[in-house]
Formats: sequence, structure tokens, C-alpha cells
Amino acid sequence: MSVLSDHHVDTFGRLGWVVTDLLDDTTVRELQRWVADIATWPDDGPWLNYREMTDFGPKICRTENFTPYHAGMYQLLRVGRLVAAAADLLGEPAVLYKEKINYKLSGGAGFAPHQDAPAYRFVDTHISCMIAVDPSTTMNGCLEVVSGMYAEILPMDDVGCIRSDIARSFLWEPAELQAGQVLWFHSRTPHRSGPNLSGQDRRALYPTYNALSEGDLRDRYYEQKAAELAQIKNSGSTVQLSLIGDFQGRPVT
Ligand SMILES: O=C(O)CCC(=O)C(=O)O
Repeated sequence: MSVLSDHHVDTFGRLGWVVTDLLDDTTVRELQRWVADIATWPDDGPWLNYREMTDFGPKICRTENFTPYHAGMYQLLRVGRLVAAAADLLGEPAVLYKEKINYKLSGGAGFAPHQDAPAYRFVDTHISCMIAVDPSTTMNGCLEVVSGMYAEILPMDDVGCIRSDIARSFLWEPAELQAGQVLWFHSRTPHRSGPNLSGQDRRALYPTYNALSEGDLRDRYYEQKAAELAQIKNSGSTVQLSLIGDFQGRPVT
């Protein structure tokens, strides 16, 4: 069953990103409660919590691998309309590859220009979305994207982000979202975001999908991520959230 219009699918094909309205108000309010609840989960569970130091003290910046432990999130990200929308964009049945919440609480850091694909293993094509849990604005560090630039992996710096001379040459478009809006983007779409300079939190949920024909790879992804993270020599000046060094947050010491 298609949930996206031809217009959305065509726009995604042209730009490598598209904004959709897929969630009703009740779901958005529920999602806000769920994210507030997950933020209180302890660090010693089977999910992955990450923290950063901000000018206002240590804050949670990310939780990953939470759908097995939260029935509502499982239903929303692995069974419901979002998987169907990902399938519309992929042109074939989709399956969840990974999921994360980026909290970007007030004072939280931004992300350097990057493509997600270099951090994702086993398949070349993934589709992600940013589900705005709170309104996402230029002031609180919304995503900024580059249109029509998702054909290939771009030259990278030594931490896997887009080389700065190339990133500087792009036209970056802020994708401001209302709470509940969903920004879909290809895993090779260049994106970045600034810090949260506002007094309000900017929480967002990011599920990533791949074509089911390539396999249900979620468990393998998290095993591989743990193994590779253990090998990465981080400079110590930023928190290593991912297999690339895109996150600019300071470690909590
Ligand atoms: O949440 C953000 O501000 C950007 C997140 C991002 O680019 C990422 O997690 O790869």
C-alpha cells in the first residue's frame, strides 16, 4: 500500500530529500512522551546511550537500538506507515536498518557536513528520515541539506566527513520542520546541522531503512558498529557517536 504521493517520490528522486506529513497529532504527542521516557533509560541497558558536555553541563545526546525494548516505537518504526513510505521511496519492500534519537538539548552540538553512507555497512542504498519530535529551526540546529547531490560518495577528510573545500562549495538549504513532520533523505545526501543555540530542546528521531531484498541487517549492523567503534582512535575532543566523526559534541570527562 502506497502512503506517499507520486509528487513526493518524484521530488525525492530529483533532490535526494523530501518533507512529508505522515503523523497525526495524537501520534506526535505520544512520540514526545516516548522520547522523554527513553531519555531517562539508564546507561547500562542493552540500548546505546551517549552523552555530551554542554555549556549547561552534561546532557544526553543520543540513544540508539531502542525499538526491541519499546513496543510503541517498534510499531511506529518497524511495522506502520513509515516502513511503507520508505518502501515507496526505495521502490520495493523496506526493512529497518537502524534507529537513533538525536536529542540536541539546549546547548547541544551540531554535526559537520557528511553523507551517512560511509558509516553504514553491508548495503549501498539506505533511506533515512528525520522525524521532528520538537519544532526544528535554524536557531535550534535543524538539518541543512544539499539538493541533487546523492549520486556518489564525495571525497572525505580523515574522519569520514565531506572534505571542507567541497562542503564550502555547496548550497546548503535549511530544512525547518514542525513537530511531527518527516524529512526523508538518501544516505548519500550531504547534510549538516548547527548547535542548539536556543533555550528549547530540539529532539529528533532518525530511522534508517534498506531494501528487504538486501536482507534484514539490523542486528548485524549493531554488532559491526560495536566492533568497529572499539577500534576507532578518537582524538578525544569530540564524542564518537558513529563510525564517522561527524558529531561535534564535547566528551563528558
Ligand atoms: O540531528 C542532527 O542535527 C543531525 C544528525 C545527523 O546528521 C546524523 O546523526 O547523522
